Amino acid sequence: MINIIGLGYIGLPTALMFAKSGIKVVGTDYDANLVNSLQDGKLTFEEEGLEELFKESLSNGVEFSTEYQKTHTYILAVPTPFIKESKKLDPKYVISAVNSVLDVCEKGAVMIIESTISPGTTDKYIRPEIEKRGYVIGEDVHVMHAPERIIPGNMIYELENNARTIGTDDPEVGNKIKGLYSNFCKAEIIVTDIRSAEMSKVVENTYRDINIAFANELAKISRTDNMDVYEIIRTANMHPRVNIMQPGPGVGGHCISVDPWFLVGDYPDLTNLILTARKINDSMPRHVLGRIRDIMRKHDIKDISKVGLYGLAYKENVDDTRESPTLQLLERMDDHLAFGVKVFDPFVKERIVDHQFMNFEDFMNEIEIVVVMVGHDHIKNNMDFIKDKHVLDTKNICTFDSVYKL
Ligand code: SAJ
Repeated sequence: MINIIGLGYIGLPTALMFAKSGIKVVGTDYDANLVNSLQDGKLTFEEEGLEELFKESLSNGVEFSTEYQKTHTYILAVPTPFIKESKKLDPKYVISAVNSVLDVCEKGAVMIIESTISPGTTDKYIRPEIEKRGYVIGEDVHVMHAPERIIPGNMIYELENNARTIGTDDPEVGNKIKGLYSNFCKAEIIVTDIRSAEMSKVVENTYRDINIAFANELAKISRTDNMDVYEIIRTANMHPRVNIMQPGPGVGGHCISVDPWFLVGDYPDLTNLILTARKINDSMPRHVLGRIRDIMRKHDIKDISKVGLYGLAYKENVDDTRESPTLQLLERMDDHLAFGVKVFDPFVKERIVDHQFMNFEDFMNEIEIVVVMVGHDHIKNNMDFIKDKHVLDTKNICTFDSVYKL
């Protein structure tokens, strides 16, 4: 039996995939409401294909509990929050989960940490925690790091088809765990050391952050001389060894905008490129504000409440708003005492900011400038509705001509 700890965005789909492949799984979370809801057959977040997967896993006997189970294999997918001020990772939930596992586990149990951890976390926090309790790592208990790589919006497909990494001190035990994951993962699974696993995860997200920063810098250069950045990137990407990503209103989410800071925090003298990329991406909401100001001036619109931000999520077709560019932009406006801009997102069903509309038509009726912040399908299907307004399209999704770009 596998006990999966933490039933959030990563833990739950992973638990369901194992259960679907016929393995006995118990999912544990300390949030009793969440566990009750899952026991009642109700999902706690939306994700493509999750509903069917949930049904299949239920019929395969997946169970949910607030209790840690006595068993041999644990997967830890608890949050690893990022401390905004210090730019460091807070390992408190991982440490507490490791301790709770130690309280109940069988001798020789394997603890696989899937949560993103900054490079060195296993050596710095997790090993000492285990040793302090008198356990010998490698005998009483094994520790592994198998970072997740799935992308919200395409999680189920990616769980099955993305290559995985397993970082371990002991390749023999690592290979057994590789066998376990291959029950649902059809792609290659690499067994490596823990430090490389920790580092490669953060490096993957940093690579993407730098690539997006490059695209964003190109957008700014293109703006000053009226060039079409999308056409330039599209053309450059025809080269077989060039693959530039897309500019946008900023980088959000809990991963790409966060992980590079771990490297900057630990190697401040060696991370010029990484830090610069972070700064460029963080500067994009300000760039969008400058574009809004340009459009307001051009059309002699003086009232900020005539501006509507479409999209609060950090990217298309998800309801996740963590570190979203729209929230970053609103924060910046707040700093400048500029209040009253209107906001709408069809995926965000709770009111989380001021002047947030729950109805698209009401939102549209109140504004003269629409700022497309996220490329939800909803807006792609509503082009007719928006095209009579002044539109600032930061995601390059609008299909009509008279549109302002980044
Ligand atoms: N973005 C751009 N331009 C682009 C692509 C993305 O501005 O060309 C923006 C998005 O709008 C969004 C942000 O970047 O605000 C991040 O979105 P994303 O879709 O690129 O990535 P995440 O944060 O949802 O997921 C990433 C993925 N990592 C990589 O692709 C290397 C995912 O595989 C990881 O599992 C996840 O981080 C994680 O948990 O670390």
